[in-house]
Amino acid sequence: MTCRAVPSNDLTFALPGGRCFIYYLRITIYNGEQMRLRSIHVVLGILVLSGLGISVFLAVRTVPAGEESKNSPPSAAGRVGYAHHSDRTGDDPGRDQPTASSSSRNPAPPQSDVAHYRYKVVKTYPHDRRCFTQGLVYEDGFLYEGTGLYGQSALYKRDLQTGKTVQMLRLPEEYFGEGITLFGDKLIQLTWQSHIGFVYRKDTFAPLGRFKYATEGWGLTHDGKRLILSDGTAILHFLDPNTYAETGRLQVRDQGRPVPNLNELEFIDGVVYANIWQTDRIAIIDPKTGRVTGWIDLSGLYTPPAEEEGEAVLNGIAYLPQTRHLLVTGKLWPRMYEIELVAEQTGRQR
Ligand SMILES: [Ca+2]
Repeated sequence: MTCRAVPSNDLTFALPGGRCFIYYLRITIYNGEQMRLRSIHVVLGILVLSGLGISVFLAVRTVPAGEESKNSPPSAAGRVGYAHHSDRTGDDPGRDQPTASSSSRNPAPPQSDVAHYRYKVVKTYPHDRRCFTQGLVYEDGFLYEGTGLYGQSALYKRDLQTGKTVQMLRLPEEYFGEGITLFGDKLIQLTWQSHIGFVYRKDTFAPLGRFKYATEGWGLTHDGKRLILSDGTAILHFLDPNTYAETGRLQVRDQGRPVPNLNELEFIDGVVYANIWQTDRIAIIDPKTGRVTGWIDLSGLYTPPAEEEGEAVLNGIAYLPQTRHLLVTGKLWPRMYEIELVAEQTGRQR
């Protein structure tokens, strides 16, 4: 048996967009004689499907290419663009910067607000290069220095301008002297691994007593209310200046990372300056949070002879309030340097 479809124009439908002639299909089946297709359902099915196809075609044509309907779901690109715009505009036009665009796709590290400084040498002073400097403090024209090494540790008081020694005290040879600070009429000196601090009269170096602490002793300073002690780790310890009991401690961090090897200290204008052992760098630390707010790069200030490399390192920070300059030196250095801090372009002026 064979089949063939014969079109006719018996039926006419008016559809949106114009008139459309639908041919009535008359299907004849030849099996010896012609007959009309009995099943009208086949014809209606074809008509319904054709009508749907035309409706979809017309609906699509009402939306210009490349433009989305307000009611249609946004494309992926549209969603990123909209959220991105919404995120960075708000009421702050200053945030509408190209960097914000890249940050949404490739998050950049947070902008650092850590200041960076170099230095300008204002003046140099002689320094006894036999001194293994572990503590340095200036007050009223005099420089106080504590030195280390077993059998060589001592305390000195010198006139800064003339370099003349006006007071000196040797430690018993079993003690390795470390950081010093002045608190009122007292001079306080740490020892490295003996867990003993010594207290003297500032003017005569007459012994006033001693105290114990649990950690190693490295650097020492104070904020007017508390002694601040470093122990070679990233921890600063706060001690009561009368009882010497520890009242608190703080981990020093630079952009979230601990900063170990904190050594000689100086408290200036609310922040702690700390030499980092065996580097040419001084960290500026917020003593409330432990956060490093600045770095001073003193590389090039002094280059020790090869045989002293690793020993003759930067270690000594004092503050000269008249000029607001730092006075820095190192272990076995032949000079002290009065320096002015110079902010690098990426840092803040101080
Ligand atoms: Ca100091």
